[in-house]
Amino acid sequence: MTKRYYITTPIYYVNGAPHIGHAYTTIAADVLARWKRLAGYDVFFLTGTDEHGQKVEKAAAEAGLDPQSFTDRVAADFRDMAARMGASNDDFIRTTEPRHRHACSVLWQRLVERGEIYLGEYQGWYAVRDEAFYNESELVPGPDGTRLAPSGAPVEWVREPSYFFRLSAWQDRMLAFYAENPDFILPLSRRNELLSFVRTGLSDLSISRASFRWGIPVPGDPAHVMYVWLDALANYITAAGFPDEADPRWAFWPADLHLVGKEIARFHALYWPAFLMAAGLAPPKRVFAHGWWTVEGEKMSKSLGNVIDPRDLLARFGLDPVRYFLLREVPFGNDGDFSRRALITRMNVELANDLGNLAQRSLSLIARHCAATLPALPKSPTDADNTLLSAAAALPRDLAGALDRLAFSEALDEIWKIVRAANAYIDHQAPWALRRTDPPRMAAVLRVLADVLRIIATVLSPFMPESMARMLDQLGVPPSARDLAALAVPLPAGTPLPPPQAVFPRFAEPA
Ligand code: ME8
Repeated sequence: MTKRYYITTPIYYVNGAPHIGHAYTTIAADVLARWKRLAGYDVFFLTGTDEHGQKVEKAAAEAGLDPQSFTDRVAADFRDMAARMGASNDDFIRTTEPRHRHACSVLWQRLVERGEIYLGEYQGWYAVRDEAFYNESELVPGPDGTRLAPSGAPVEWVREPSYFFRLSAWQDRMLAFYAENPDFILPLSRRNELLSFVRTGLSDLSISRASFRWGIPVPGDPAHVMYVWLDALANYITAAGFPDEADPRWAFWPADLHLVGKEIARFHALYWPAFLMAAGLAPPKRVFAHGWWTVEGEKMSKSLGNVIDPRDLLARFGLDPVRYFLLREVPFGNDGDFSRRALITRMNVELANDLGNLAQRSLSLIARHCAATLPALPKSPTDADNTLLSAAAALPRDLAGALDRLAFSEALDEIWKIVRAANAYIDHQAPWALRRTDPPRMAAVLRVLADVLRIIATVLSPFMPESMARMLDQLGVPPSARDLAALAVPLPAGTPLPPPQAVFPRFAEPA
């Protein structure tokens, strides 16, 4: 049976340019998508843009453009960001596409047919920046006696006719669902937050707006557009072919993982499964809500002028070091701080020194003293050979465990234990000295190192695809033998190796 894996990022609002926070989620999802492909899964990796609603309409007006031309422009920028971050997404969905309008209309009609929607009037607070409704009790004091959303966003009082989703009727069923699926929303801190929110009682949810036009019209009542979150969440089933259950992509539903930032956990882990179950569809299997990045100790904001365009970082540091840093620096789920100093230190110590030098030393000795071909495996391996080889061989299984928990930094730490063990091995075995005293042993040591490097480069390739592809080229690993299953088959001795080249140069600060 085919093993399938469906993973998504949030679809990003096109009200502003992509920044490092967006790149973060996209890279994390990309690492998992690539890892699952390496493990033999048929993967569907989705990202895209969220283009309707008041916030985007307002941004278009401020840019002096009609919303469609504006969203066309910004969506192209997000697509470009994903490509430049090395994202291997299989689809890029835009909520202004006809396929999505159709899927949303069908979803809406199903909810109507099942008695889950009724017409009423909404009276309450709304934050355009969050595109969210808030209860009086949720507001927090702002400056000068004003009140703000818990996120700090300004709120306005809204009173308009509105369609409602009978969320209140789902409270017990949602609590039962969370009890049956203890890993549905992770990390645990987010689960606890969500459970206490649901236990305090759910009100029906306003799911249409009648005071502006930029959205998907409500079927049968074009005076309303659908609430942007109902529209946005439905992207995950649109891309899987909904409502055409004969579409081959429908086999991917329910999604295995929605990766999101912590501020939108409630939408994904409460509203979304409730909408789906109410429409008679399966809920996603898991939602993981990661933490937030600050920049050099400060919250990213347009007014502080510290919003980082990930593409500027790439130009300066290269793609793979940035991907590595973002997933290594902070345990996934926690908040983190982006600092150039920390990035440069990790580049120079972990990438250039620990891994880059190990590869360079091993490969240049092979190039010089083994006729630039892969030596044979040791005939009688020593304890040191066996210890290192078996520790490296255990990596794929250990990493699978860590990555299933989205413990990216832990996974990288496991890999670096082997990198350090291999450095200790080369120092201790001193193949450069064996060249005179025991050339066959020198060749054996270098072969052990080449095999360990092959494992390291293979399991690191989801994190750093470009540089690990170069390392695998230098190790003589054919492109068809770069997945986890291929690691069981040793490369033939005598495989010719290209001249070694440094994969991770040191980063020198311009004077
Ligand atoms: O919320 N640190 O879109 P959005 C880490 N359209 N991640 C960050 C971040 C930061 N400082 N800033 C943003 C929306 N992100 C909706 C989603 S989904 C059906 C609709 C990432 O453009 C993080 O993944 O505001 C966060 O959840 C997402 O960008 C929010 O992007």
